[in-house]
Amino acid sequence: MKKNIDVCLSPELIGLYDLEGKIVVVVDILRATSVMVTAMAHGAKEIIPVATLDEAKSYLDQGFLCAAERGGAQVDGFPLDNSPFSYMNENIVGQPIVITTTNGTLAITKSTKADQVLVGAFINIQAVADYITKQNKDVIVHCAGWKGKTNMEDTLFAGALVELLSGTHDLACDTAHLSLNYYQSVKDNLFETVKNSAHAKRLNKLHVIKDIEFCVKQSTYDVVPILEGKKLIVAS
Ligand code: 3SL
Repeated sequence: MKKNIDVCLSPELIGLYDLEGKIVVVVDILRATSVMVTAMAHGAKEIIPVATLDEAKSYLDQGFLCAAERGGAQVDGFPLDNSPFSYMNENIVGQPIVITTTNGTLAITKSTKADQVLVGAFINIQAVADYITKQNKDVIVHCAGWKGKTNMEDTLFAGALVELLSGTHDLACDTAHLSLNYYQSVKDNLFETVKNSAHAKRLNKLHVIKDIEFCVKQSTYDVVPILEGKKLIVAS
């Protein structure tokens, strides 16, 4: 029998969803979950996502490698920013990394009632779909959005995942239909579409167009980060 897939378009709405027994896929295409996937693909030992700067600061004081972003920019005093290209080097190999971001890490910490919490991005979308297919569970895609509002890029990822899982998962509600329809209407032009998103415009001021191009490419990596306790590790 087919399982269900549903889409939650904002962390503000996640309380309306019953997460128990389900797989939640958290997505923040620009850029938190794209960064996490990149870091794990490039050898980070684990990622500890934290919602607040205070929590991140306490890890920093204990000597952890820490990344902190607010409003798109790196927070003063933290060694790592929120660009995937900062995680493609030797200093992260074998390291635990603590990350706090405006929306992505908050969405992860709000998903912990689920049976499994996965981190999804376009850059690992096929691996996420393959992993889910083996689990035989209902799925909720939890879009991180921007400060409680829905965004274009996370909704597009949700639609792409709904499409990939359509053989095994029925569409549970209207948000699954609308994200699928939206994705299918622009999927041949993903970069041009996402370039016009509100967050891409915010990020343009930070000159990170190459980050956007990287984050909309599909299935660059085959790692699936999964939450185990408070840490993300690579799912086996
Ligand atoms: O909101 C977030 O969690 C971040 O990914 C935002 S940014 O891409 O670093 O601007």
